[in-house]
Amino acid sequence: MLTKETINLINQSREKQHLQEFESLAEKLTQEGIDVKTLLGQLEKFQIAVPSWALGAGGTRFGRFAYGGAPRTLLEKIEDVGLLHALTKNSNAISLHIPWDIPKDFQEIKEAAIAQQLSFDAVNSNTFQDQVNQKHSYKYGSLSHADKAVREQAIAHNKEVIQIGESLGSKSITVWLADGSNFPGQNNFQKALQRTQDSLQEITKSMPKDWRLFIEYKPYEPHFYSTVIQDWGTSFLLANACGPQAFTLVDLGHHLPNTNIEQIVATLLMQGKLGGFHFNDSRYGDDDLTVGSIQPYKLFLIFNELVYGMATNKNNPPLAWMIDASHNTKDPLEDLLQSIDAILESFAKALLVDQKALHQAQQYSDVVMCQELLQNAFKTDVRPLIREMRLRKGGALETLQVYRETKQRQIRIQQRGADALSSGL
Ligand code: PSV
Ligand code: MN
Repeated sequence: MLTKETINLINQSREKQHLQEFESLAEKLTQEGIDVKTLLGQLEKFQIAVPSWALGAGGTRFGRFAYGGAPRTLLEKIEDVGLLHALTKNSNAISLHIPWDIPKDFQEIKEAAIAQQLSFDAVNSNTFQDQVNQKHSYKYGSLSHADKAVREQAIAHNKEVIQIGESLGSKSITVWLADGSNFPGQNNFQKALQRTQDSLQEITKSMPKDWRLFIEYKPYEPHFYSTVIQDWGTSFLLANACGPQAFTLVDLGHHLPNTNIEQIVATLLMQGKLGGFHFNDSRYGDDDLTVGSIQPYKLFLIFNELVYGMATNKNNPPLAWMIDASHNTKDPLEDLLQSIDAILESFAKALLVDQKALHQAQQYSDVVMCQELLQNAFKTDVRPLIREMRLRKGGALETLQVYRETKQRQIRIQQRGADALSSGL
């Protein structure tokens, strides 16, 4: 386990430079009327869940290249998220995918999480793959399947996932369906949607009253002609049909190119139906690249709507933040550290937007000033703020530096093996 002392020791080499950078930024922001203490508090509170399936190497349908030292068990996955949290102080939860992560010993798993100061975020059901000894196949759908027996099996799986989540202290379930069709005429659109709605309603009814259901949408893949829950509108419609415990979940990669995601976010917040986020970045589709690596300005614009909505739409409950990415060419933990930083930076920049001035510029249709106000915030280097928050919490000033200097990957390769495999996609 990486100790606080080691982190402090490595921090020292960077501390003097950091203090200079932080003080000069804090002074500038204070002059602009920004309360730096409040800002630091907001950054500290921002916690992002790490999915258990993003800790090992991902792959494509063309191949998978092992990354040494991948976590082989749920305990090792918890260890890895614990390391991320020790470094960043912004990733205090793990999100499990069932059946990839069914705990053998619940008590042991809970204690391991507590030891790493972690909690269990949303549990994810999986009816997109067939499991060994499963009675009915999901080849032609699950919650939407034409055959009642298949639907019942998929509903029962979701109920079981909720029970597992309850035993761990989770408070939400995310449902993503691969259901769809590859060829015109294969599915009756109306019937498939109706059956999905009925199935989701039954799952919602079985949830404890303090639980939330997140309905994730995706336009294509694995099916290429139609997807039953293809877009936010369909998810929103289903969430409404399932009642006050159901919400839409936005995965950034689940949009066709150039979709205005920030506008989707604004609409859902206005309706009080935005449940959570799966962060990643992409160039073409569901590329699952490191958050902020391709379109950081787009991420900032999304956060700008989130910051406005979180302050304005009190009817929308607190949002569940999660990363959903896959790593084919990077060390997964380094990739996650970069993603966590990108999220924090976009959030911090969005908090700097002068909302009052923006409102005024919008009222006067001062288009130039609207852009200036957004881009002034976007162009501010907020990293000293994030470093300062981490320093105060006992985290790392430079998370990647500490990760590399303490040889975390090499330690894992030694302990777990160079060809260790992680469950997941
Ligand atoms: C589907 O592409 C997805 O985004 C869903 O969230 C899944 O649960 C996750 O990826 C893992 O495959
Ligand atoms: Mn997702």
